[in-house]
Amino acid sequence: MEYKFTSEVQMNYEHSKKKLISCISGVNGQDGSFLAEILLEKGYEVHGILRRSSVSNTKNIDHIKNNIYLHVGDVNDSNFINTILYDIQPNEFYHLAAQSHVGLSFDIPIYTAETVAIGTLNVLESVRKYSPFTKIYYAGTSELYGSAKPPQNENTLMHPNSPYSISKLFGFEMSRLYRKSYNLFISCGILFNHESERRGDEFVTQKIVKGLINCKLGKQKKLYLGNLDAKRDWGYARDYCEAMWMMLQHGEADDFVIGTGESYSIRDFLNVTGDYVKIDWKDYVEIDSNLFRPTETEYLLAAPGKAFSKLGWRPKVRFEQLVRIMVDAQINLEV
Ligand code: NAP
Ligand code: G4F
Repeated sequence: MEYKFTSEVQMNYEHSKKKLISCISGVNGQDGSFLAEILLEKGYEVHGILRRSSVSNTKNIDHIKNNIYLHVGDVNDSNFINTILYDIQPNEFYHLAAQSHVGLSFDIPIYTAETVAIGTLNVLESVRKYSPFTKIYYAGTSELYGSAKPPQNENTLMHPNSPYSISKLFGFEMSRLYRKSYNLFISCGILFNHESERRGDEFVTQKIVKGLINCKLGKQKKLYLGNLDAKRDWGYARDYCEAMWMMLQHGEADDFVIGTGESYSIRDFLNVTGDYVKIDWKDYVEIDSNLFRPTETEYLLAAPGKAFSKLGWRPKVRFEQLVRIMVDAQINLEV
């Protein structure tokens, strides 16, 4: 794989000054890859921050790799982030990079906090010092609500209950502070769970989709899961990345809840996936107590009215269609 390194980028982007310039941290993640596609379609020059890996980690962006500028580095390296902001001076910076697994954050809380909380502060500081006209999108999360009673909107009191969500709360409050104190354009999305064919294997939806298909094909005997009673408001990732862009086009920086307004349990997800795959999941699923979290976010349900009225955003894909998209994509890979 070939990267275009910073010096090369410096030369190339001088030629395309007429385009709006965007930069995405976490470009090879689920959301980063959809967002890069969306921004390319809209005519942006797209820069992406990618961590160096000894094994290629660009599966989600291989199809657009030649159309974007990739910068190898880490959001925890403040010198690197300073250089990126100073060199590129993007019109829009989408800060998506994070250790994004809630369960894992209980095992690696310090690393999670460094990446999620301090990584965000690095971005805010770099923008403040080197590129203050850059608009920032901060990837907030419904996990911030934790044990707060549903439905949750922008005014709901947050009760985060994992190292991940408490680190995200730090980033959220810092983003709001920098908006207020330094008059920076920083919008925070409070995104409820969103999934897709590009979802990481260790998240419950993809684990269920791949697991049940493998069981059906005889490649896997059992699917081990934790809490089946938690409820989530699940949408389709590409729809949510459209919302990120819309937030930065809005007249003023603000916070927006993004979700569908419908909530389903893990058991519901198993039922719908099982029906579509034509397999009785109860014959294969076993509960593993190790997969329960020390504290659980039981019930998330978005009240996205503000995004509907102020941004004109709507989710296009609903629960059952989401399951079909994920299953169909996996089956296409199998054949
Ligand atoms: P994801 O697939 O896990 O992607 C996260 C990306 O961040 C990966 O590309 C990862 O790179 C990169 N990354 C992690 N640590 C980094 C570091 N220190 N420096 C540079 N890059 C780093 O997550 P996602 O689902 O796309 O979510 C995007 C953002 O939205 C995350 O901040 C997540 O917490 C937040 N969020 C997600 C949801 C959801 O339901 N998906 C909901 C609300 C908020 P590697 O590939 O090298 O690990
Ligand atoms: O798929 P999950 O790991 O997603 P979770 O914890 O809701 O977090 C995701 O959404 C957040 C937005 O609310 C993002 F901020 C975050 O970055 C991430 O994208 O787990 C969903 C539910 C949990 O209640 C979990 O306990 O599924 C339950 N679950 C049951 N068995 C399992 C499993 N989760 C995982 N990952 N693996 C299991 O085997």
